[in-house]
Amino acid sequence: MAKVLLITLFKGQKNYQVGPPLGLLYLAAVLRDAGYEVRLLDLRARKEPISAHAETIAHFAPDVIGLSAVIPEANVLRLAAPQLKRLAPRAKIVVGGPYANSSTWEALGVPDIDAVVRGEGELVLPRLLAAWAAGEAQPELPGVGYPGVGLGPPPQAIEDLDALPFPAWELAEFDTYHHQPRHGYLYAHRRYFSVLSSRGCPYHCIFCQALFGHRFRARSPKSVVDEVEALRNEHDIHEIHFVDDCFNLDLARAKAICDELVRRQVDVAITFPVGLRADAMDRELIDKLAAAGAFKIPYGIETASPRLQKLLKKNVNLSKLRLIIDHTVARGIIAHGFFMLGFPTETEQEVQETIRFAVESNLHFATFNHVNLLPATELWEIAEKMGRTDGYDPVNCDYDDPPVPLSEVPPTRMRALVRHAHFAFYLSARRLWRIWRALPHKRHFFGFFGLFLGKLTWFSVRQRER
Ligand code: B12
Repeated sequence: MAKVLLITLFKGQKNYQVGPPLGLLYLAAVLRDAGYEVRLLDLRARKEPISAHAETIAHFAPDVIGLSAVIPEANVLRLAAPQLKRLAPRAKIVVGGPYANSSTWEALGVPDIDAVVRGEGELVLPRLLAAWAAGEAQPELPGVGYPGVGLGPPPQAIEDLDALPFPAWELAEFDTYHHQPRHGYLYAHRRYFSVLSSRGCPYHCIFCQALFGHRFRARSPKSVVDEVEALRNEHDIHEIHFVDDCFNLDLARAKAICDELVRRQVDVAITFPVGLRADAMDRELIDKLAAAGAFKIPYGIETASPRLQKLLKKNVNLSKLRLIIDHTVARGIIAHGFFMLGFPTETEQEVQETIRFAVESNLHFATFNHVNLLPATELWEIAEKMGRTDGYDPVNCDYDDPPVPLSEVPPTRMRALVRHAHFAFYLSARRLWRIWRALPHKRHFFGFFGLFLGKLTWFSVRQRER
C-alpha cells in the first residue's frame, strides 16, 4: 500500500489564529478511500518545525508528500521541500493549496518539488498518484504543472460535491484546534470544527482571489446536515464554522439547511468566519439561522462609500445592509462587520464615511483592516498600473500594516485613522454594554478588552517606529 504524508507548515510566528486543515482532510479522505495509507502532519496548528518530526517522517518513508501552503508561508515552503527530500529521498513532493493556486509560477520554482496542483485536489490528486505509481513521470492532468515544464490544462471544478467523502476526521487533531485562538476569537463552545457547504462565488470583488472560481456549486442540505450531525455525535463537536465563500447565495438552500438542523434537533452553535453577504440575506433566513443555533454573523461590508462599493465591484446595498444588521441583532445574534480601509483613490473623507457608518450601526463588533494586496486579483492589476507592486513581496502581506499603501491617504495618517476607528467604535458605554449582554461567555469580555488594548498599543508602537 503506497504511503502519503500530507503536511501544513509552521512559519515561526506563534500568535496567529489557526483552524482545521479542511483541504488536506478532504484529500486524505479520497486517498484513504482509494487505498492509500495516509498520515497528516498539521505543523501549522502544532506550531512546530519539520525538524521536530524528522525521525517520524524518515521512519514512515512516504512515497508521496503533499504540502499545502498560503502565501505568507511561501518562504518556509522553499526551505521545507529540500528538507523533506533529505528525510524521505524517494518521496515525490507535490504542492497545492491557496499559494499554489494564486502564485503558481512562483510555486513551480520551489526547489526539490515534483509537481504543483492548482484548484481542488480531490479528483486530480488520486489520478496523479496513480500515474506516478505506474511510472509516468509527468502525466498531463488538469491543474497540474511540473517544474521546468510549466502548467498543464486548467483545473476542473468539482461538480458533484455531494459525491465527495466527508473530511478524514480520524486524522484531525481536534484538541489542538480547540485550545488555540480561532478566527474571531469569540466562541460559544470550545469544541468546534469547520464545514464547507458550497464552493465558488459569482461576485467579482476586485480584492478577492476567488480560489474556488466564480461558479457557485453547493452541497445538498441533507449532505451538509449529515456532516454536522456526524461531527456532533461522533466527535462531540458543539460549534460549526461554515467557511464557504458565500453560504447564503442560494437562500432556499441556506434555509433548508437550518430547517433540517432544527428538524433533526442537532444541537450546535453556528458561525461564519468568512462572513455572509448582507444584502443577499432576508429576514426569514436570519430567523431560521437563529433557530438553528447561529450565535455570531460577520458581514463583509468593506466600505460605506457607494463610489468605492462600485470600484471594488462588491456593490453591497448599504440601506438593506443596515436593516439586515438590525434584524440580526434583534434575533439575539452577535453582528460583526468586516471593513477594509485604503482602496486605490480612497480619500480621507471616504475613510471617515466608513468609520461613521460602523460607529452609527448596531454592530456589536467591527474589524477595520487595511486593504491587503494579493496576487491573482484585479486589485493587483490596478496596483501594478499604479507602479505599487515593484519590489513588493506578497509574503509580507499584512492586514494590520500593509507594506503597499494604495489610497490617497498617506500611510501615517491612515494608521492614525485606523486607530481612531477602533476608539470611536468601541469606546462607547452603549456598545460595551451591548457586547457584554451578547457574549455567550462573559469572561470573553475581558479577553476582548485585552486584545483591543493590545491592538491599540501595537498601532501606537508601529506609528512611532516609522
Ligand atoms: C478558514 C480560513 C482561515 C482560518 C483557518 C485556516 C487554517 N486552516 O489554519 C484562519 C482564520 C485561521 C485563517 C488564517 C489566515 N488566512 Co485564511 N482562509 C480561510 C478560508 C476562508 C477557508 C479555508 C478552507 O478551509 N477552505 C476549504 C478547503 C477545502 O480548501 P483548501 O484548503 O483551499 O483546499 C483545497 C485546494 O486548495 C486544494 N489543496 C489544498 N492543499 C493542497 C495540497 C495538495 C498537495 C494538493 C494537491 C491540493 C491541495 O485541494 C483542497 C480541496 O479541494 C480561505 C478562503 C478560501 N475560500 O479558501 C482563506 C484563505 C486561505 N486565507 C488566506 C490568508 C491570507 C490567511 C492569513 C494569512 C490571513 C492573515 N494575514 O493572518 C492567515 C494565515 C494563517 C496561517 N496559517 O499562516 C488567503 C490565502 C491567500 C493565498 N493565496 O495564499 C485565503 C485564500 C483568503 C483570501 N483570499 O484572502 N484562514
